[in-house]
Amino acid sequence: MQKRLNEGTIVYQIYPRSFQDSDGDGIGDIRGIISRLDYLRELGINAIWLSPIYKSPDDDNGYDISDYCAIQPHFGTLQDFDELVAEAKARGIDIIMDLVINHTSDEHEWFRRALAGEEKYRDYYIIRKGKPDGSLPNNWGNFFAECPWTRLGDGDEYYLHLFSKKQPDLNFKNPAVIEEIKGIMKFWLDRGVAGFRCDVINVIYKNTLDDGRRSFILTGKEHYLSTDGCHEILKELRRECIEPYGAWTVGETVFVDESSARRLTDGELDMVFTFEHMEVDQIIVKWFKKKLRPGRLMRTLTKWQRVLPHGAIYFENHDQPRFISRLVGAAGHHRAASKLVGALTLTLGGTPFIYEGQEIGMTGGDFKSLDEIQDIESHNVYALAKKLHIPRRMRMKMISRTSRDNARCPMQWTAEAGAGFTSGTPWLKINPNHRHINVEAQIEDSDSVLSFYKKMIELRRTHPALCRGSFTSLYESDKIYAYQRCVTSEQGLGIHSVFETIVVLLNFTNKTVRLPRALMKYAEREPIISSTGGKGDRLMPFEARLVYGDIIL
Ligand SMILES: [Ca+2]
Repeated sequence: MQKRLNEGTIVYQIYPRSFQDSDGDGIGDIRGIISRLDYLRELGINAIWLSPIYKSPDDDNGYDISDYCAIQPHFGTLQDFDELVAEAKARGIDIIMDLVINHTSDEHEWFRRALAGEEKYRDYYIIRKGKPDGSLPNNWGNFFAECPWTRLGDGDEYYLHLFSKKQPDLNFKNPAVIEEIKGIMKFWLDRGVAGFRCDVINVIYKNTLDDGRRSFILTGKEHYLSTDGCHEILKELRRECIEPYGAWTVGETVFVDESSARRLTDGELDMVFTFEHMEVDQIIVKWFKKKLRPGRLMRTLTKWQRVLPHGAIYFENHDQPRFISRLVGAAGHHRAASKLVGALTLTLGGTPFIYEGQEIGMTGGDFKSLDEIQDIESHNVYALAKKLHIPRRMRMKMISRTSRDNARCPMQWTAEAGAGFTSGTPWLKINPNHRHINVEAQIEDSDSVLSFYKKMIELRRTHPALCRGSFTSLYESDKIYAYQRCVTSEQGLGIHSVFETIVVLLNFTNKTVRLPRALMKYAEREPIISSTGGKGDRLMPFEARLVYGDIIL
């Protein structure tokens, strides 16, 4: 079957709660997404990754699933979903589902039956007695800064949860669990979805439950990160579920290093999301941030371009604070810096992922107090920081800067109250800057961030060097990043060989900078595009410019 992932694929991630509300309850929904498909077609993307829309008690906004084959009622119905797939297909857009299988919700029928003592379902989860001295089964850590073991009912047993206590981990040593997952994948593939984004997929298989090496971050992770068992399961799912449908997968792979990333994309997943470039401004953990040093970002990007030339390219998602806010903070140059993020996303090698609102330069949230934040992880970390006697102002600064809610604020469609997102009360505070950062204000403006994204997507689509060329870094400093994408005869497809080289010049500062000597030859060349209208030997603040490079035969 023909593969539905190709070099022209550009993915747009939708966080359904925050994209478009159609019925005024303040929560985005499937009918809202359907009403915006024309907008997405105009933007030029051809695949949508939907964050979870399954039935869920919403303890972790849908990443805690209580029924994998039903739609969360506030998002709509299966009928709405089928219509979304069909309407998207009619516009040349595929739908990718979020596959969250490390854990279920504690309200999933399997877990209820495990709790009721049914042996079959007890073996779907990881249930252990405490140690003889009365302590927990092991010393592991937890991704949400909770204790990873919670007592099962009133007995002396505990169940493992690497995330919230309402997200019990499944037991992937049980073949029956793997069969259930295959059934779920086929259920959605049969409805026409083109693939899956696989949530924390490299932690699903726990080798042992032994105590872990004491570590500041996630004690015990050596027992479950990218284990052999995980690799085997991914191969099996690919062979039996993904390949027969021509579908594709992208894995969210935590703490992934170069060798495990290579292995995870060798006959297992089509690509993985790596994290290192998202961590260049953090001090040990994401809650402590320092100034983003562009040079460090560039070195990291260049390294991963070499390791995974066909990886997943992203700078924003539903878990990360908006990249524009990390790059320039509250300082000006919003338009130019937002375009720079767009140029990076759409000129590196791999499959680009654009997160909703990135295409208009949406910024982080405007949170004044903890009450305005919904995210479970933020509340847990705030409580932990309080316990550690971190002062209140600093706690709030940590949270407001790094909370996942920064990326989850409702999409800013218009300047009106409700931002065109809802006619009711939004589930999460809308950033007041929607009055000037919104789709309506940008859609007719040929110099807007949105128009730049459209042009860049079109360029990527029409230039083989951008969609499949090799990557070579030409220059890296804290000010300028320059690289070339190049297609040579060997890479040309079909009878007519293609030769093309495109050089990307990016100014990461808020000042005009002169091209260094190594790049001076490109000063003379007419820009294919410049985000600021610049040309010649100086790059304007945050300018992104593309010129033709020398053809390599
Ligand atoms: Ca709604």
